[in-house]
Amino acid sequence: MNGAESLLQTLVDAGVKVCFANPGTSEMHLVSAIGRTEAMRPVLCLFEGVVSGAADGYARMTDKPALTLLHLGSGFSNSMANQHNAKRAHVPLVNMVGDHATYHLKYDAPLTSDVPGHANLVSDFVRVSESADDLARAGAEAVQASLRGAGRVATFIAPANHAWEESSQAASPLPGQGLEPVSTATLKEIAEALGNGKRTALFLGGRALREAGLFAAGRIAAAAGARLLCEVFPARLQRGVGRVMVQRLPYFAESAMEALEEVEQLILVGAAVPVSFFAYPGKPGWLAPEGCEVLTLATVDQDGTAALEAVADRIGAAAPPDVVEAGTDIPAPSGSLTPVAIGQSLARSLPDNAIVVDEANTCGMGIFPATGRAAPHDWLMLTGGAIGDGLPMALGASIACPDRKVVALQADGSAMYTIQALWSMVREQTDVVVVIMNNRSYAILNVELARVGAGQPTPKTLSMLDLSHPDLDFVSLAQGMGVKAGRASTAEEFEALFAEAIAARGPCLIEAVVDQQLP
Ligand SMILES: Cc1ncc(C[n+]2csc(CCOP(=O)(O)OP(=O)(O)O)c2C)c(N)n1
Repeated sequence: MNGAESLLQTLVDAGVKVCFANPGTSEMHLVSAIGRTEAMRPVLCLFEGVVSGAADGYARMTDKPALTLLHLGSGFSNSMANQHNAKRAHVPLVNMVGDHATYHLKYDAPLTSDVPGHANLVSDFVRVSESADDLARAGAEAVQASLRGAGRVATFIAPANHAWEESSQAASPLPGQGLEPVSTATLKEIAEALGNGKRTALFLGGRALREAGLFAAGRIAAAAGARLLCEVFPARLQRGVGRVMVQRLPYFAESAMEALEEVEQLILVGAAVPVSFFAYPGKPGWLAPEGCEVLTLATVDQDGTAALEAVADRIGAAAPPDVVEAGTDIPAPSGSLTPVAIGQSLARSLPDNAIVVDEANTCGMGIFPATGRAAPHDWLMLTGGAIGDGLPMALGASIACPDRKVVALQADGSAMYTIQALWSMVREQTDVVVVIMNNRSYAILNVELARVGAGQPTPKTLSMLDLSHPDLDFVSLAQGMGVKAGRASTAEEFEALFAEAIAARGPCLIEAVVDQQLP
């Protein structure tokens, strides 16, 4: 066996089954080893941002790491924005990055760069293999590191000669630590706080936003009169019929402060303290009201669900929580194609257990509330604010869950960062319905321009936020990558196209020419 083959054996033994890849010459032995292993599925992505975003989507749906294969420092840096999103989603992700042969580095050949330096910027764990024999061990350690807490970004670097030189054996998989338990003292403290008469909200995030966590939170809410709020941009929120509804904190700081206005006691469960996304001149960034006590039941790396269940038991929360009831009366939308109309069509047609990837940005603000009574589904959002994660995430989520329908709600500007994910969706025979919100604008930046008080915009200023001249034709872009596509300009057209897309299998794209009122 060579080093690459030992490594692959170790990764497969550790349960890693999918590799999102964009390789180069220094990774050819790794590519070759993957090609000889039945147990590893390679997925070619035509840009490294698709590689990392797909790994993010895969991990959100499986809680297991996908492997990425990236080419040296340049390949890694192309992947970085979606590595950042994955890090903010607290998912496990293992990067396998090639480098020049160790003895070639001294020549400073054109692609030479500080690969660990690139990796360090977004990775929680970085390890360079020391020999062909050590390569498999480096891989095992990276998988282990990725499985710490809720998940980490772990990177190991494979010098080309370590992949091709002889290696004596594969390394054994190493156990991941996983979510840590919450201490009994904390459970007691929170149970007592829930009885102190203060107006209380649970602020939920991370894995506490899955069905079981929300169910336990709902029991607490019913018994203690607490409100349920969650992160603005959850990594994965389970919602819809039969689930406990939670109020997402609004994006704009004023609205978020309003939502928190009455709260005297905020209990964090898998979420960080709510702060505004950006600073605005003269406005506060801390969103909780003055004097509001902030307590932590569980950090994102702790088992918030078990903690919520334990607290619910401690306070004697016997009654089942309120859950969303099936809505039989969602009317078919008509007239102009607003985000709310799109949400109504989704609420009518989403099949059970669908996965919705929401990078619809400003349009998402109208779609999300309109889909609360849809069939049970998972809702995945852009966690780190670095746009261009939506289409790759939909690809990765679909590969993770091939039997579930994936709907990618995708703003046009963000779509263009990683549009080539469409090609991989076709090649991998995924079942994804992509809905492009074509508002021909970086709409949110038009709003933010006014909010930050940057002065009167000139036509030149506005041209930097405008996506027309020329208009993007997403139907042609999709068709050019082998994706079936159609365009809707009215609510009726969208309703029909969406229902048809849901009934069919395989990737397709609907370009929704939206009629949008900006907030
Ligand atoms: C990687 C990255 N680059 C740039 C930005 C800045 N940015 C934030 S929103 C945005 C445009 C969003 O436009 P679009 O995706 O069309 O959504 P809309 O605002 O129109 O709803 C940009 C460029 C960012 N957040 N991330």
